[in-house]
Amino acid sequence: MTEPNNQTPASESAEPKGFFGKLRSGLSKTRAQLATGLGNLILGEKEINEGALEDLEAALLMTDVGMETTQAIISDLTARAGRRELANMTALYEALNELLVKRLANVVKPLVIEPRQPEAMPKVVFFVGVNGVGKTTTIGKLAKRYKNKGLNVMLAAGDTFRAAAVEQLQAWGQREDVPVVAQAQGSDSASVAFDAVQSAQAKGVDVLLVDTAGRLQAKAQLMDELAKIQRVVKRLDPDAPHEVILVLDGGVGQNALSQVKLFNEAVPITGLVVTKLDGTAKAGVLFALASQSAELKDIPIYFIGVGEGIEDLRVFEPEPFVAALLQTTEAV
Ligand SMILES: Nc1nc2c(ncn2[C@@H]2O[C@H](COP(=O)(O)OP(=O)(O)O)[C@@H](O)[C@H]2O)c(=O)[nH]1
Ligand SMILES: [Mg+2]
Repeated sequence: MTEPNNQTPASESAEPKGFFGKLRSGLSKTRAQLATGLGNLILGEKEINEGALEDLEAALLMTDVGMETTQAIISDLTARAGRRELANMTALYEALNELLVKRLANVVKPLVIEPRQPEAMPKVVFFVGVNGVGKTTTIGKLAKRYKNKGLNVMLAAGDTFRAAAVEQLQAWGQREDVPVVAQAQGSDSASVAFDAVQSAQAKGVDVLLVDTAGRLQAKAQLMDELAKIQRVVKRLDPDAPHEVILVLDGGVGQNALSQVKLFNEAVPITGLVVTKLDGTAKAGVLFALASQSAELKDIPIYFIGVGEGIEDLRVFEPEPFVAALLQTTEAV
């Protein structure tokens, strides 16, 4: 008799499961936080008790889901439970899952980067955000992603403030065999961006990823600098930048909202990347980002970062994200 094989199944279905498993483990801190409120919910056939909804409310707030979303969800669940539409804890859990996914619908939009049409200009993508949030590593990971798709990628080292920043981007460029336009430390970042766009146009590049500085201590200066980079690039292509992506460190929780507001005043933000969700119990901030003030709440979340590896930068999809937050057991 052979032993049952508990190891990695050889079938193709093993891959998506592993992919989800890594997402789930990346989000384990937030899931653990939520589980303190969900503990009662996983008891299946048990009837819904009042305490469960209160625990859930507290847990949602603890993970930085935000007041508005939390109250909307709790009042919806309370009303349904009151109408006896939710037979038991399992039904409540399913309703919660559905409500959470729905709350994220407005921030789902893929970042479309395609081969350039003949006569078209390269797509210019700015990455902005506070120091240390993950701009440069996000650019490196995306350079690999798009290169692997067969696109002609170029990088611009627009964070000229720190020498290490230029070297860090150049290292990514070398590793992925992608050209990097750079100047010496301390040079004008608008001039780097201008050179890079010119070079990208001359070389028929599909996509140019532009790194920028993030010294928030010199706030006014930083905002002026970003506005200037944008102005200068428009001289070469009035439609550029085609995307301005704000990178946020998920660990700052609700603070991310004020960063969106601030940066959006300097350059209109077209999309978000939320990194470091693996290091925090505040991954609920995605819900807060999806329900902030009218002009900001529909800014798409293009990618989330759930670890340092290249595969840990993921296209944001609400269903697996919510499933990974709620599933307290391994089963998919
Ligand atoms: N754990 C974790 N670390 C990340 C993630 N994204 C970026 N980092 C790390 O954050 C640090 C700062 O990143 P960097 O790209 O230099 O930030 P920048 O100053 O905005 O360019 C690096 O050590 C990255 O490896 C993530 O999703 N999870
Ligand atoms: Mg950097």
